[in-house]
Amino acid sequence: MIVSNRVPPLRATSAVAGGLAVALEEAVRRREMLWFGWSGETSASTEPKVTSRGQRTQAVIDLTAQEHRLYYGGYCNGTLWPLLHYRFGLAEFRREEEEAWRAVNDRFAEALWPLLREDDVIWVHDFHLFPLAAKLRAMGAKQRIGFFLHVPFPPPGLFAALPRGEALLRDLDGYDLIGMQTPDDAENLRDALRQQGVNTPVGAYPVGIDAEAFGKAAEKAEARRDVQRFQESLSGRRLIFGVDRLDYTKGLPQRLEGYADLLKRFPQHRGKITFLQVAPVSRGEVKHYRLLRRELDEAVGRINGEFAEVDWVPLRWTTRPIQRSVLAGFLRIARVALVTPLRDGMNLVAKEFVSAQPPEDPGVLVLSRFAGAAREMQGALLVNPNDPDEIAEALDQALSMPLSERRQRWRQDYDLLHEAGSSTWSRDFLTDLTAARAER
Ligand code: ADQ
Repeated sequence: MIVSNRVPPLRATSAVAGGLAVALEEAVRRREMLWFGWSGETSASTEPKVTSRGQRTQAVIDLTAQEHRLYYGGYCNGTLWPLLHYRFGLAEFRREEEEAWRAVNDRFAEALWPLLREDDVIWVHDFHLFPLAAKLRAMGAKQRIGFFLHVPFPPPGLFAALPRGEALLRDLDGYDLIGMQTPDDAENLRDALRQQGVNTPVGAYPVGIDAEAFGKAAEKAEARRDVQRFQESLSGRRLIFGVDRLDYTKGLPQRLEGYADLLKRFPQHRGKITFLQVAPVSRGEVKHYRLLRRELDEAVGRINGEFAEVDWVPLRWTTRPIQRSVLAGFLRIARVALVTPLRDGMNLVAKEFVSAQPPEDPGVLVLSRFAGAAREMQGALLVNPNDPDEIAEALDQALSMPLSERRQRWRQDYDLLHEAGSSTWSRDFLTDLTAARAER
């Protein structure tokens, strides 16, 4: 049984813009399972809606508008998300929101309870649901329950800023195993748990992707009419590509500034490149996200105003979501991918870019050293995403890199991705969850 805040639709996964759904969708294919979570709707109804297709059943509940506002917009996205991404200054703390978060977790547990079978293995996902196992244990659940955190976990000194953070950590005792994206995240959580006397095992299980399948999809996508039309619109200019949810963790203002610095400091590239940044609006109900969008709209205007020629627009910008298959095509024709989050649990776009590239003439990945993916993607040009100058220098290096070096860097990353894959992630975690079972 999978439990996560949102449950992707049973059909058509083509337009999802979110790493959790993408990672799990690939990992759970061909397993018999029930996926439980929030329906995405708000209403006063408390009954779970259950639907099935093939081996997959999904059960979802609605939240009330108030629960949604306090739990999701409030505590999850306004408190935990910034704090876990080391952005203490953006986090807001309201007792009422924390209580709503706990109440929603209780509601999840109560709705789940009648659906549970004795031999189920329960895999809970992400920070929205930290306290779920503790509640299920209090109700008497004896099943194996594992937890995976898709985002980073900060050092205990920073986490300590969270009011009643100790209670959150103690609740993690309800899990038999906790998976994190990187060894550093695992170490941070272990330290914090140790201080609370909690002994739940914590391990690193980096999320992977099915590199071969994504590569094939990208190759096929290159032939799509819309992808070809896009390529023609580049008029032979090399494509620099970025795609992220519009989120302040993704380092978008610094990235745009880095591109502007490239045009300023390395004018030989002017007129020969186009940077397309796709950033579908997410969490528009949260203030910092609205402010960020305005800041970015302005930056795009400013940069194009400063550098455009009558027949060349250096920066193309869209906040609309694009289909995953089109995205795969763009990732294939891109010559440079700019993936510069200030912090990121993993970052699947980095892995998708490497998988999508043509082996005979691969492009270059410019990657933040603060993305979980940086540990694995050692062939990338690693940058400090806070420094636009460093981004500009890496872009220049990427655009000037000889074919032999591009091939060698790409090969190193591709082989690693190919070995790991998405099914390894879930298989390793579930194998260890079975073995890690605590006596209850
Ligand atoms: P996200 O923060 O959503 O995920 P990421 O890992 O980059 O970040 O995954 C985004 C996914 O959505 C990718 O598969 C990407 O291709 C897709 N996507 C992005 N923009 C899109 C668009 N405009 N249209 C369609 N698809 C789009 C969270 C964590 C990450 C972690 C993942 C998985 O924040 O750190 O890697 O979960 O664990």
